[in-house]
Amino acid sequence: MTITITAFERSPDGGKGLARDTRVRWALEEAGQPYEVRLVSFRALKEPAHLALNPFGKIPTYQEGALAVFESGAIVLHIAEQHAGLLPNDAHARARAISWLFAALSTVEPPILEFANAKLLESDKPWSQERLPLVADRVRDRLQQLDARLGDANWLDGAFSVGDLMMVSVLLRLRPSGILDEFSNLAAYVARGEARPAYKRAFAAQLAINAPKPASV
Ligand code: GTB
Repeated sequence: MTITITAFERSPDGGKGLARDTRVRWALEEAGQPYEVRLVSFRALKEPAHLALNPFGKIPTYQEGALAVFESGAIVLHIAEQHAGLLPNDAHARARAISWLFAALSTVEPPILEFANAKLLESDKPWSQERLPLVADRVRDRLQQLDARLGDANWLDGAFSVGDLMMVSVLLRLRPSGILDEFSNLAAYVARGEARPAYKRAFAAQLAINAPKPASV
């Protein structure tokens, strides 16, 4: 059955791979699964047809036959459960990999999003310059803890897993800020993720849609 995911018709990041379809593409590439992409405009995201797939009007969504899944974490976990390569067979190792998937989404991503939103949406507020360092320090606190656990290991718990896929995806959002580079182990960890052939294919696929087009003459 064909797998179809949704992505922005034109991502606001201009092809940096930071929208959440990239993590789903990456999981599908790691799993060796072909997929189709339906591109959606911002307006169409809020229309009934898309709201039936994601009640919050967001990408990504995942459809395969009669199944429709939303939330990038649920989609990536579904892919990992259906195909080899992203979850260990051992039950305990599997549970630990899923812990890292949830840690990425519910412990590490929230302060990163708060920081991104503070920069993007609040920079014109009179209190913004005072608040931004506090928000940045909350990100640093999390990264410090993660860095301490990772140490100089390649991946968070043995072999590369869905937990690493999500953690690297979440950390990538920080790269433009320079904060990631304050943590050399984590910066190297993210670079290892980006060096995986499956990530490169996922990144190239989203770039092919979102790269800025040269001005016509
Ligand atoms: N928790 C959900 C999930 O993980 O699937 C969150 C989904 C989500 O926020 N999707 C965003 C969306 O559809 C796209 S990824 N937004 C449209 C809307 O709300 O109308 C968020 C995103 C957007 C832009 C950048 N960027 O430009 O760098 C990065 C990330």
